[in-house]
Amino acid sequence: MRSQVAIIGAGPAGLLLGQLLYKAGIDAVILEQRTPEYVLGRIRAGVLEQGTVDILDLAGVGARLHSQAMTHDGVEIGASGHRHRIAFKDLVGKVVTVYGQTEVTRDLMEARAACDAPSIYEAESVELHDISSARPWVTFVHKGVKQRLDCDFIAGCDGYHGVSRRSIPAAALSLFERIYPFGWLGVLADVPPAWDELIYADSERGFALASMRSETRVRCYVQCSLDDKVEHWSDEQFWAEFKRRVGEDVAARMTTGPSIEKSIAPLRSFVAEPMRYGQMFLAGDAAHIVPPTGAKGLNLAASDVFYLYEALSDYYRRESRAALDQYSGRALRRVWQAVRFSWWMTSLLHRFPGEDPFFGRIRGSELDYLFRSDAAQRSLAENYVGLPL
Ligand code: RFL
Ligand code: PHB
Repeated sequence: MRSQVAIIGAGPAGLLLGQLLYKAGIDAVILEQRTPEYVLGRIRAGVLEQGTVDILDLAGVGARLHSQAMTHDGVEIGASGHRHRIAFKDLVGKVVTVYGQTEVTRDLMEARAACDAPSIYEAESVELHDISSARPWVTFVHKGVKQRLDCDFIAGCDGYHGVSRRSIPAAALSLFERIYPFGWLGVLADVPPAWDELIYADSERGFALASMRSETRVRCYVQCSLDDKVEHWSDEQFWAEFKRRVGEDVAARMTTGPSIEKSIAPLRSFVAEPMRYGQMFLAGDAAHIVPPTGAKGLNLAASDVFYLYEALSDYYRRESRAALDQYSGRALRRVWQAVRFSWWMTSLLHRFPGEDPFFGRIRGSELDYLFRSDAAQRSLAENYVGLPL
């Protein structure tokens, strides 16, 4: 088998790159280790920056999003029993789109199936070979048969646990990591949201986030300890804890219902530099992880993919390697902005176990400043809606 580009991973990064390359007439094979159903079953991101929506439009997959997604002009930040609105539209003239990652993935999968471009699901034992040479190749096992895919370039879009980043010699990578001493327990439920915009709530019992997927479906999170287990939380316990944290007025008017998904995610910040080794380019969670507090992970995956698509298009159209050579630097600049913002939002809104009193006062003072200062609110808004591509 041969293709110009081998894409490892059919998450949002791999599928979006596949679609953009297809539109540019560049052929790519996508190799995914799981089934399509498994990929669609992962409940993750919910907030898209305008830049991400523009890239989805460029890939030709924006139709359902435009008819079904909600746009939000702001978010609410709760602290010390009060809530303050950060009015994105008034502050920076932009909005965000609330549309689940599952839906983005579904739209991308359908578009790929419609154009008959090859995706191989349940590709096991994917291995990358000669990635620093001009002729890299990939092997994998599909339905018990070992296969070989020759290509010009490899796009490592296989997430944090994937094989792509691990195929780079350790000496060629610099890794930066921060592990936070808590996780998020998330619940998806078919009840109408009792909030118009997302609520990020700091409380004495820890952080809570009230989000949504539609007019009839909510996504809610509470900060939990790292050794917590989903089985330890009945739906009733989850809702009781969520209500204690989100604010009395919201708790009083909200409806709860059985969870249709419940999971715990650890929080980490992680960056691998550079995002390229020879003919292999990393994009999305394969290269970096941000804690979900800033809603940046999926948006960063989209911007990486956009830069890589531009670079590959330049190479095939004009035989220019300049954009490929600039890819890692260009992507990392945006990545670090989001890493900083997500770290800041996480530090601002979570109670750290054993938090020292000095840090507690600094955090309180930072929240106070945010609520009083237009400049501080504008800074949050500018980062949340997304810095320019
Ligand atoms: P993914 O989605 O992990 O997809 C990688 C794919 O690669 C496959 N794979 C392999 N395939 C072949 N061979 C191998 N050896 C392979 N190893 C792995 C995997 O099966 C998978 O299908 O990475 P990608 O495409 O880079 O996308 C990244 C996003 O999924 C991620 O950044 C976001 O979900 C993060 N995130 C959020 N991002 C936002 O922009 N806004 C949000 O509101 C937001 N909320 C969240 C989030 C992530 C969360 N969790 C659970 C980590 C909320 C949560 C709770
Ligand atoms: C979500 O809806 O899942 C969501 C929204 C905002 C975040 C994280 C997750 O910051």
